[in-house]
Amino acid sequence: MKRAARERVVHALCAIALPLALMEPAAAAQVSLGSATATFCQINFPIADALDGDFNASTGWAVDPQQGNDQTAVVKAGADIGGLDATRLAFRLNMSWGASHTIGRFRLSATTSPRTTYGLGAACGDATPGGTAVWNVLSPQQLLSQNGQTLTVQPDGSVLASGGNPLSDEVAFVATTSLRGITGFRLEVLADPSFPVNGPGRASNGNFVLTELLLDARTLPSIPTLETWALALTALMLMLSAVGLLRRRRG
Ligand SMILES: [Ca+2]
Repeated sequence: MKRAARERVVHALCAIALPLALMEPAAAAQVSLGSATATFCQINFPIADALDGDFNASTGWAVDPQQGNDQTAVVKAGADIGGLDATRLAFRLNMSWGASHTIGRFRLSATTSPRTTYGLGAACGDATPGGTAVWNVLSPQQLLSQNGQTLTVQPDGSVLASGGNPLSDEVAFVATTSLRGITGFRLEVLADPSFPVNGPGRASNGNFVLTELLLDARTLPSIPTLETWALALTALMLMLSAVGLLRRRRG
């Protein structure tokens, strides 16, 4: 290959590589989930126990004797989440109590509203945990039941469990969002006629125990925009012009 042709190839590769080099690398981090409030907590099963990092089956959130009703919990993130084009949110709902105390139907949402707009009531008796915050229902790209439940997304964005009814389970819920500056999350557990006593749990008494709620957030690489490509090509053309000028001066 002649020198001029080789230079053209190198320049073309540079034009491709530069925008790629500007892409942000992916990074993953366990999200610190802080203070939480819920509409109701069973005695000795407060919402805080689902966020204490303890997987002991007796440390979780449950709702007996309020089965048959929807319940809501909100939890604030320790730091804002989401600053690039997209963020991958990977939730784990660990339910280790046994006797099929798993959540039968739930919906997850996120908010970018200030922390002062929600979760302002009693930890276990907050009538309106969602407050005045704007909540965005998260749509899962991945849903996985560790112990074989069938998980189906409903028209309202909730996830309905059916089929096999294991004694315990851990459900993975993965969503990608473009929200920036997420301050907190809302977990709704919803009654459904397909469960004993209408749920929202799948135990024989309609109860559940959420042993732990965990979240991992990963920033996704932003795809170079047309503006980025244009900027890169402009920089390359300026560089080539400068090189050509130097050569002409030497010649
Ligand atoms: Ca726990």
